[in-house]
Amino acid sequence: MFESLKPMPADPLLQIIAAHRADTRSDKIDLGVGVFRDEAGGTPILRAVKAAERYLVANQPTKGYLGIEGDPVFTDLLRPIIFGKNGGDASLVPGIQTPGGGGALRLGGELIATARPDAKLWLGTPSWPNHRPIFEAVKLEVREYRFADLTTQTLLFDEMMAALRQASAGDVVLLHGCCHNPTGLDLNHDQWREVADLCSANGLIPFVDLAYQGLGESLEADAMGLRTIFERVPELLLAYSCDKNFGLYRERTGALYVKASSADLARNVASNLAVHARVSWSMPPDHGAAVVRAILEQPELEADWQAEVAEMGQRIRAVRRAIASAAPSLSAIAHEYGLFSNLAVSREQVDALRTEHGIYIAPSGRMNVAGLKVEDAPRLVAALDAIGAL
Ligand code: PLP
Ligand code: TYF
Repeated sequence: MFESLKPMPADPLLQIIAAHRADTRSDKIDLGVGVFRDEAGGTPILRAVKAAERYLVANQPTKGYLGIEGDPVFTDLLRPIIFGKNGGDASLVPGIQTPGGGGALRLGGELIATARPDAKLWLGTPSWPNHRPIFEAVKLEVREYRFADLTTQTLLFDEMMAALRQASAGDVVLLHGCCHNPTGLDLNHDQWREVADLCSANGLIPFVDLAYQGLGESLEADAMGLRTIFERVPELLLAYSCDKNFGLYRERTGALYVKASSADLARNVASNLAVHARVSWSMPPDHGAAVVRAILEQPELEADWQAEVAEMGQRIRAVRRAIASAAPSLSAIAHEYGLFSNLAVSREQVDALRTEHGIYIAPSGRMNVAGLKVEDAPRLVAALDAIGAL
């Protein structure tokens, strides 16, 4: 039967990991896949995570099955961090633990496709390259609009609003909660409010993807957009990832929250989510969520985690400032948020960066700013100049 299969392309972002690993140059620089690195170039396990793991080794009572919805204590402990104090009432906003933010996006897609198979999914471009295929996999029609101009490093808010005005009631609008992947260009407070008002007036359903809370400005500031829109619309989906802000990447830790307009509808939503999860992964992996729970249940661990998230954000902002001060034409990078910025470079220039300078960025021109050491900013800028990309 497998004769009929066509060879499929590999994930270009994940391919960079292997290509960089195989490179023997000692001064190579990996700005490919989105992981945070410290000034020494490593992705260490957070102090609070290590402490929580020691706590779990000593105290976790069982490895028995959790249940389809995962650990409700985990999803409840995250609520105040995401939605603010007393926000995200569980009786109106059911939450379910998922394998990472990626699992939450897929599960949300399944729910939308079941509830309203003819809903269109509106996606600003460029976006995370997995967004479109995830929603196409659940047979939703994806409508793209231009979100950013890479040559000027600007967000095209008017184009975005003009596109979304074409959406019909019941359509879904995918929004990056903060730290836009791949551009680092985030909506400001007034723009979030305008999008919220449009969604509310025209019956559009926001699907917010919040995968980098805390790595932009702060845990609170990075949730501002979500909270602005959350309080203004009756229905919303939120895909949340703990994989970056807790440094748990491979533990696949995340959650999906869905705001419904009544407790009855919320119960229906929860039971539908459970059915979709059961036929997808049955039950989510435990370890990452158990770590997050152990951190958030112990005030001294939570305080240390918050301090570590703040340190990560500070380092990312320092790298951004270093790039901008080494190259005036890249000054916009200092005003972008999170791990990524997307340079307007050709495939040939990306290849030349790799072969001639040992610097790895995504084929699209996206670079993981958080992979750069502050001291290497001048070298990156010199390499970009040498390939004609400044
Ligand atoms: N959404 C965006 C925008 C991302 O960049 C990522 C990256 O990993 C995810 C979702 C998924 O995160 P996770 O690794 O938790 O699946
Ligand atoms: O965009 C990134 O680099 C991160 C990590 O299939 C990632 O979001 C990349 C590709 C992928 C899953 C996660």
